[in-house]
Amino acid sequence: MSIVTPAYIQVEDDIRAILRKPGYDNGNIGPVLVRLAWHSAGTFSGLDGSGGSNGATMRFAPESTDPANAGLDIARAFLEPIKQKHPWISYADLWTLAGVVSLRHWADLAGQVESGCPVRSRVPPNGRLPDAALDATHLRAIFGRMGFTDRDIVALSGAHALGMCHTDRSGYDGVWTHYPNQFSNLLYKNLLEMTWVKRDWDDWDGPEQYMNVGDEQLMMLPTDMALIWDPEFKKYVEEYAANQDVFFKDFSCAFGRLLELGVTRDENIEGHEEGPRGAPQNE
Ligand code: HIF
Repeated sequence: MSIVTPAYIQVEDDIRAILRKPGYDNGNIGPVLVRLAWHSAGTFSGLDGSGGSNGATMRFAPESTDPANAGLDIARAFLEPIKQKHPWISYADLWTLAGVVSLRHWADLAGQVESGCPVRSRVPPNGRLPDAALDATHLRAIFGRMGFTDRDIVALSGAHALGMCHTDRSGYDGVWTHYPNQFSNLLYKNLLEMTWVKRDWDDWDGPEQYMNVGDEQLMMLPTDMALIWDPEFKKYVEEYAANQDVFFKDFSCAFGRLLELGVTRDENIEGHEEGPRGAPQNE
C-alpha cells in the first residue's frame, strides 16, 4: 500500500525547496541528505533485526558521535525546520524522504517512502557503517550483513558520483566526479578510464586516498578503488560504465532496499505489521 498522501507531498515540496543552497559545497545539499538517509538505514543487521532507520536513532549517542556520521548533524539541522513545520512526520521518515527527494529527479527510485512510526528504537552500536580505508572483503562483510550481493554493492557505490568529502568530517578531501550535483554512471567511467595514484598530502598526514593523473581534481576512497581491484566487482563496474540505464535500474532497486532496511510498516489499512525487511531472516 502506498501512503503518498497530500501531507507527504507537502513535506516533499518543502524538502525540494531547500535543496539549492548557494555557498554550501557545490550549491546543493542533496548529497549530504542522501548520505544521512543511507547512514540512518545502513546500521541494520539482518542477524538480529537491530539498527536501521526506525526511530531515527542517529539523534542519540553513541550513534550521533560515531565518527562515520561526522557532519551529518549539519544534514539533520537542514531538515529541522521542516520537522517543526510538519511535526506529524517521524524523523526517520523525514530523513528517508529527504534522501529520496534529493535523488528522485535523477533516478526513478523504486523504494517507496512510507514507513510507519518508530517501532524498534534501540540505538545500534557504532562500527556498523563502512570504513573507507578498507577493502573488498570489508565491503562484502558490511553490505552482506544488510543482504546485498556483489552486484548490489557496485550498483550502490555509483552514488559517490554525487557530493564530496570534507577534511573536517571524514578526513578525506575532494569530489569523485567533475559534476557532483549530477547523478550518472560517471564514477564507473572515471574508475576505468582514468589513472589513479595515491595522493601525496603536502601539509599534513592525510588518509590514504587516490587522485586522477591529469587535472588531479578528483578523488577515490580505498573502498572505491576496491571496485576495480576486485575482479568480481570490476565486472559490474564495466557493465555500469557501458550502460547507464542498467545502472539506474539496479541502483534504484538496491537503494530503495537499503532505505527500507529494518523498517516495519503498516501493510494494509487495518494496520497489520510485518517483520523487519531487507536482509534474509533465518533462511
Ligand atoms: Fe558514502 N561516503 N560511503 N555512500 N557518501 C562519503 C560521502 C558520501 C563511504 C564513505 C564515504 C555509500 C557508501 C559508502 C554518499 C553516499 C553513499 C564520505 C565523505 C565518505 C568517507 C564524507 C565527508 O567527508 O563529508 C563508504 C566507505 C561506503 C561503502 C562503499 C553509499 C553507496 C555509495 C551507500 C551511498 O549512497 C554521498 C552522497 C556522499 C557525499 C556527502 C556530501 O556531503 O557531499
